Amino acid sequence: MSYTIDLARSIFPNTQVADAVPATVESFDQLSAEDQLALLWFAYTEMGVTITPAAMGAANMVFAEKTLTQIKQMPPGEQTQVMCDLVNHTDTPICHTYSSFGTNVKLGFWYQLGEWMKQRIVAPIPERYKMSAKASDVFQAIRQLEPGQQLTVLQNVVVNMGYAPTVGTEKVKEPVVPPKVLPSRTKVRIKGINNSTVLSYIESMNAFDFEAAVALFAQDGALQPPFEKPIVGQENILRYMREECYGLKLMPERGVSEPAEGGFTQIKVTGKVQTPWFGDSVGINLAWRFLLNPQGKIFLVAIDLLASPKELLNLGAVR
Ligand code: 45D
Repeated sequence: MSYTIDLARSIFPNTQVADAVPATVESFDQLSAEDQLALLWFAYTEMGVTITPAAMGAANMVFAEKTLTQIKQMPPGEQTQVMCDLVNHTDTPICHTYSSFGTNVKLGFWYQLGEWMKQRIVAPIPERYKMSAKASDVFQAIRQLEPGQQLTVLQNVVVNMGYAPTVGTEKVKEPVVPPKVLPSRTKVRIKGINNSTVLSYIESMNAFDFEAAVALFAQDGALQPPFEKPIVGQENILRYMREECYGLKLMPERGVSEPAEGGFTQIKVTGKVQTPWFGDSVGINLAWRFLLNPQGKIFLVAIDLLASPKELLNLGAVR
């Protein structure tokens, strides 16, 4: 038997992923633009997690500066209209520009608007804005999520805004400039795992050495981000990593390795990841499910957002 990517996606099938995240994003999308903006504002301010300004450095904000300046110079009514347009996917020049931003530029764009809203430079959400009952329900649902899941909801919502939700590997139309200071390579330890491919993967990602990380994949290997389809092929994976992975800190804790069919090896690792946006104030509970081919190359690594912290201990493979 030979693996296909599709088959590989179902290794370790008893992994419980945070399905509440896509469900919440979907119910959020049903709300009116005004409700969405207000809810985001209340959720963001209530969460009280502070964004590390240093993250803005990794986000290449130059790509958004022109648009941000343009919005800053508008009268308040127009500023509110731009924000509603972004939520409504309206066909406007700003919505098109926004769609061409990568994830981090989109997040940085809203971070900047949020700062300006606090300072009343950009039209704020009216303090006495009353959300609809439906919006209050969604807010309640968000409150119930663990912090890493809340951040993922926010991230997903922001990524989907603009003219066309940018999907797959066609995200950034601007070149990505690596950060000036690269972390040095440090050895990682994972309880139960001594596989050199997996260890090198984590070490390379943490050193932002994406060329080295991608070299660990099979030619036709794939990487599957949480709630997304697999990104197939070394070139596509490299582009994705350069867009999405600067500043990430992977903190694997434990794992299990077992033989799979046809000389393949399946390895599940659980642990946390920190985003540059929030540094060590939020850890996102994750699993990496690796399927290595007989040559020890990564045929697939699927990254899952875990349903709960107790999933960190779930390493059993039910077959
Ligand atoms: O609309 O091994 C206002 C991969 C109100 C790669 C606002 C990975 C109005 C391989 C408040 C102004 C990447 C898959 C908005 C690993 C309004 C690999 C602003 C996984 C929008 C491990 C809102 C990595 C703002 C993972 C400013 C899972 C919101 C990384 C800001 C996860 C939200 C990273 C931010 C996450 C959210 C980052 C900054 C979930 C950041 C989330």
